[in-house]
Amino acid sequence: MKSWEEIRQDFPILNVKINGKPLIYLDSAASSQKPVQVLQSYCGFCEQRYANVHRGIHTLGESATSDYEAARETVAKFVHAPTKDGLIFTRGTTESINLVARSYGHKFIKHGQAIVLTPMEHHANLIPWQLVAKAVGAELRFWPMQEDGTLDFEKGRKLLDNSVAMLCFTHISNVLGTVNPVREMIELAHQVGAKVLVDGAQAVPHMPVDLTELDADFYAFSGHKMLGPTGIGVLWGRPEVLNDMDPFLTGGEMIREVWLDHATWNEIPYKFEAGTPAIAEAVSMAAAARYLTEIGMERVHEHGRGLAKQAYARLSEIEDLTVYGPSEERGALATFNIEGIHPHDIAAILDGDGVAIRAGHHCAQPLMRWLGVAATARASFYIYNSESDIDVLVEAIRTTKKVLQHA
Ligand code: C6P
Repeated sequence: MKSWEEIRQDFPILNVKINGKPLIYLDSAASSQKPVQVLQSYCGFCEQRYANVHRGIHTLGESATSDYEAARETVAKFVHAPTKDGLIFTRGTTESINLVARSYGHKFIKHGQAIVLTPMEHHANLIPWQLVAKAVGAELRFWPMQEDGTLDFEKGRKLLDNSVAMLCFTHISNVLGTVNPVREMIELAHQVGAKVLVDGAQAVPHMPVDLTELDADFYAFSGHKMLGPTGIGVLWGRPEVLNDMDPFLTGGEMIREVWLDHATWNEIPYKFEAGTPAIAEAVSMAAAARYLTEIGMERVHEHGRGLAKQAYARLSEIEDLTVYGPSEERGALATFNIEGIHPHDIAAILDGDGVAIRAGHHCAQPLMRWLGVAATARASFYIYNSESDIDVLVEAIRTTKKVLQHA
C-alpha cells in the first residue's frame, strides 16, 4: 500500500514553484491535479493506439474502440453501476444534467407538475431546470435548509407529493461541504413516483459511490475532479428511462438509419454520444478510476474527511473568521470569510505564498444570498494534501489578516 507521501510523489505539478514558494494546491473542488499514471495513459494512448472509434475497420480503429469501451466498463465498475449500457460519456457534469433536462425534462415533465431542488445547487443543476419549468409550465420547489447548511428533512419530505415529477440535488455541496442523505431522499421521491437526478460532481472523487445501492434514475459526475482530464464526464441513467428519451445532440454514432426526411436512433448509450467522443479523455478517466481504486475509495474518503475536520477546527479558531456549513460529516473542503476582507484579496495574498484557493460565488449565487454574502473563500483538499498544507494555509491566513486588517 502506497503511503500518502508516495502518492504525493505521483503528481509532478506539486514540484512547481508558485511565486518562488512550493505549491500548496487547495482548489481540487474546482479541478484536481493529475498523477503521472493518468498523464501516461493519455499520452500512451495518443502515441500508440489513437484513432476514431466505432468507425474504422482498420487495426487502430478497432484497438481505439476496444480501449474506449473498456474505459466505459472501468468507470461503470468504479461507481458500481448496475449496467454499463446506462453509462454515457459526456463532457462533464454540466453537460450530463443539461442532457437530462433537455431529453427527459422537456419530454416527460408536464404543465402543473413540480421539480424539487435545493438552495445549495450549483448553477449547473439549477438553470437547466429553470428552463424546463419555463418551457413546460412546471413549478420549482426548494427543499429548505437548516441554519448549519444541512437539509431540513422534515420540511423537505412535505414537498414531495404526487405532483412532483423530479427531484434534483447535489450529493455533496461544493460550497458548504454538506453531504446529503442521498439514499433516503431517493427513496422518498420514488414513493411519490418522481424521478431523481443526483449531481455527484463533488462525491465521486472523494467517497465510495454505489449506484446500484443508491437507485437514482440519473447520476452525473466529471472526470477532471477525480484526477482525470477535462472534457470528459458521465451521465449514468436507468436504461429503461434512457430508452424512452429522445437524443440530446444528433449526428455521428447516435443513428441507426438515416433517410432524407427522418432518422432512427442507435441503442443506448450510443444514442446519447453524438459526434466523435472524447476518446483519449475517456481512456485516461478510466486510468484515474483505476488509480483511485488502487488506493481504495474508503481510504480516500477517510483522508478527505480528516483534512476537512482539521481545517474546520483550525480555521474556526481564527478571530473574525466564519466557516460555513456543518461542523460534522463534511466533504473535503472548508469555505470561509474573514470580516472586513474581500475573499478575492484573501486568495490573492495566499497566492503570493504559493497557496491556491478559490474565491468567488462558486457558481452558487442563490446559496451566497442564503448565506448573506456576495462571495466566499474556499480551500478544498484531495489525496495529495496533508495536515502540513493546513498549517501553511492557517499561517498564510493569519499573515493576510495582519496585512489587510491593518491596512
Ligand atoms: N464546481 C467548483 O469550483 P463541471 O464544470 O461540468 O465539471 O462541473 C459542474 C459542477 C456541478 N456540480 C457541482 C456540485 C460542482 O461542484 C460543479 C463544479 C466547480 O466548485 C467549478 S464551478
